[in-house]
Amino acid sequence: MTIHNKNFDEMSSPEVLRKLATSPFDLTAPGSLTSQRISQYTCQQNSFTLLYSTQRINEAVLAELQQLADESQAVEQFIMMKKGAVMNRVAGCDSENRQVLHTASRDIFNELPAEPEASGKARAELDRLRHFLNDLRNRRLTNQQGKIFTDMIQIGIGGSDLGPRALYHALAAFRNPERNVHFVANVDPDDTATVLRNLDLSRTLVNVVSKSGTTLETLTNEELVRRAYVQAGLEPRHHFIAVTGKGSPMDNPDKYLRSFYMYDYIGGRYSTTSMVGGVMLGFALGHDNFIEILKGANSMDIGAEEKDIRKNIPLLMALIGIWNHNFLGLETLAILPYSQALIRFPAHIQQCDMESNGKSVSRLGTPLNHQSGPIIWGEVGTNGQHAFYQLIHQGTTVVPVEFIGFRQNQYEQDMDIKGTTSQEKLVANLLAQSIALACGRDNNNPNRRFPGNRPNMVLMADRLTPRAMGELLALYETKIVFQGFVWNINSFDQEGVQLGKQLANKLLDHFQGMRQDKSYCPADHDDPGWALLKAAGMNRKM
Ligand code: G6Q
Repeated sequence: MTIHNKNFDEMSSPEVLRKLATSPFDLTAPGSLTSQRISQYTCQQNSFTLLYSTQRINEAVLAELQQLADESQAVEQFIMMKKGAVMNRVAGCDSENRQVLHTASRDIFNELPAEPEASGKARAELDRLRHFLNDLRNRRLTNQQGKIFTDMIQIGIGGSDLGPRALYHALAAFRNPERNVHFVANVDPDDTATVLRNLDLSRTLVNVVSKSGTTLETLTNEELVRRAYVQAGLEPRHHFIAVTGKGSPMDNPDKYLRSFYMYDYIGGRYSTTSMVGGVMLGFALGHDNFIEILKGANSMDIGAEEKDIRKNIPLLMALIGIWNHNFLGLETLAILPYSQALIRFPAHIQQCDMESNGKSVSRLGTPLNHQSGPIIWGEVGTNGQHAFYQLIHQGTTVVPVEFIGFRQNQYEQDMDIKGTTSQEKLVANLLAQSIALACGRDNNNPNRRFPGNRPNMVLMADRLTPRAMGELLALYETKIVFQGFVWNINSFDQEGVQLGKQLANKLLDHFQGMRQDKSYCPADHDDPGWALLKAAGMNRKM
């Protein structure tokens, strides 16, 4: 099928939505949040229920958002993406020009996957992972003293860190109690030092994850950790594992105990369900739990093919997000999970969303004259309530919120205190926040007035299991991808991170110059990098 690739402002629905946005639904009007409205604006998909009556929407807005989804062919584009169409491109510009196939890394349960070649490769890597994990479990693979490995350090940054780390924390309750994972991402040497401090390196595997095999932070940290092994009299080759792109500079199996692969059609921030997350999650949670994550993600990918926005949670959330951002003019989005296990999830979604949709050029290479991705931030509840909720209730900036909650806890260690369990206290707080933000409360004292009309929605599931986590991960990935399709931007490149990297390399040349020659001064005296370096006092350190 042909995709029209229409720019956002060339479609007809934005015009209608702009008109509707002049008088959005008033959540503070008496009786606005009726039980009828609450049940009408509820969507169930797989393990998740989305409660969205607390958004400033009505039937007319939803009908037009459906129109926007249809007009932009959001679902059709998603299906084409899964089948291997080249989506990572900007017409008329030098761009990555690649397929986008993170969905193939979990499309391994159907006889006929959407893109058989990529799914075949994913299956082959999974098989190799299964053998590796079996060898560890059966003690065929031990350290040089015949002892089992108890720990793993994952070295990686950005997409090779955030998603895997978020899932490790999310599912720690399902972890093999004899195994721990530690993460090093920052090139700050203190990050590595903190992790190395209390570890028995002889019982530790080091999983170096870099798709490109060229990332400064990861290569530097790998070298630091290798040196620690050598200093401890240990041979790194018996401990180090690589996860990298085929043919990358890190693709050197002789250097590693095992090498696993991911492919250029899987973007870093979408790579959690590939070997980038798989090796570490398989080590920590076991192979079967990793398969559960994949099954959850796959089921969400299948559900996201539904065209009716009221039956497709990622699509509905994408469109309501666009309503809030492009039409109600709300610039940020807070993701507030009421689950301690999701402590790193907002950080992962922040990267996935802001790196994907923080763009100013359409896929046709033209400048955007509308908003693209919002600013994403978040923290777990109830902690946030005692921190920044003051601003989201009474501040001058209206912050839309996506709450995430669960009916049951993970550890099943809870008890009645003063007549209610902690889980009930947690969920009561979540739902109370949703109502307070939406409906507000009037007061003669202006300082005690809650203006309300602050849009939010609630995602609920029974329990944060590996399968539910897989669903939640894919739900957000797909929401982000849908928004990119509607805005007609390329959600799969990240040119905006290049300039800083290049300038940092130039500054490193100055550091090297100063180390070699005390009276070093670059040829270009007016280089702002050199001037700033001196002003920051970094020349005095040498
Ligand atoms: C993600 C980005 C970026 C990337 C890191 C690490 O989509 O491309 O965050 O994941 O820069 O890259 P490597 O995996 O190549 O080291």
